[in-house]
Amino acid sequence: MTFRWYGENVDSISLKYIHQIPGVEGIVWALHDIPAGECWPINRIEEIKTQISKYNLKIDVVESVNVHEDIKLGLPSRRMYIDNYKNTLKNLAKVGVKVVCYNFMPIFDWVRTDLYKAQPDGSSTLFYEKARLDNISPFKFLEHMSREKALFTMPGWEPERLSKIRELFKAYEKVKEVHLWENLKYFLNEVIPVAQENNIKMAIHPDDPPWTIFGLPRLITSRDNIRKFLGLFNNPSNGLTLCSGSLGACEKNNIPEIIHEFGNRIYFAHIRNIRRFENGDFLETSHKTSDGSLDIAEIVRAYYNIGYKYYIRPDHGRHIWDEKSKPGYGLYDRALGIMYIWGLYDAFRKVQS
Ligand code: DNO
Repeated sequence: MTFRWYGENVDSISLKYIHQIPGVEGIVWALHDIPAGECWPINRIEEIKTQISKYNLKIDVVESVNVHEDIKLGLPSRRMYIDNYKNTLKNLAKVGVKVVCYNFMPIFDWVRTDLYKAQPDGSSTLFYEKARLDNISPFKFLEHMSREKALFTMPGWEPERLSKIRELFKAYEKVKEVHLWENLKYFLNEVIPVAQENNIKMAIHPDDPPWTIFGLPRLITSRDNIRKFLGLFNNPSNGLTLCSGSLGACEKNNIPEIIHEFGNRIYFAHIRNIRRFENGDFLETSHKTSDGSLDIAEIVRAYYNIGYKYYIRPDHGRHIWDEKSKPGYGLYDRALGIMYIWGLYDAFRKVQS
């Protein structure tokens, strides 16, 4: 079991607290201040290792090493950024990192319309309002997110990238889905062999939400597309981050079936629940099965049944007990999520023995 943490003096949660959550063995981390495309310096990596090791926690999983936009666009400058990516992987391997999560979503990482949507019980949570997103330009949306103070607090929403949003949209006019697949294949051909030589499993994160937004192509959205992705470079180092809440926003994605089909290539499991509405909106809920549309108990059972051996983390949580945190990344609800997952695991274990 692992827990995502944003670094000393950045995260509102201390390693000491994380260490007190039952059964947490590792920290999911990243050098969030280094812009996408730059090589992560070994001294900074070692510094994090020292901080985390003090609490007897492992540093095996990095989320994420972000991919520079020029790689996704297939521009000639991708050569330099891919070389930097490879060097980052080599540096991470030196301290024993085993899994690197990344995504291949154009311009935006995960997208929500509300970061702290008030709930009747006094908590707040992340919310996606489909009609609102469908009727707003990406530029206006970015202004709205700045007002919500999302920039700088939403992981993956890098200010350097978003400051060039108009140029990026222009550049993507020529990049259709087929080109994005080609550019992803090019990236995998270059990076996977280096990952393999360095005992690293690359784990792509699904697109969140798993459909086109602002007319930009999106690839990792469904079971068929995951199959296609794994076939682009068929190698054990080319794998998945299976995020239940991202894929699960689309009703036709049956998460337990996906786990059964691709289980041996899932190196990182993000477990969270969402409640889908008929109009395409979705709300992030507690992990509990009856709170959302996803059967988290079946999802955990699927991991249990395949004898899953890699890394799990509770994904986003609600903001409860008046906690102030980055959107989705408070302590309390994620810790509750961990206990729910452990409860299910132990129950399945008991029933089987
Ligand atoms: C959001 C996260 C994403 C994820 C990246 C991985 O909470 O799931 O930002 O870390 O897409 O590259």
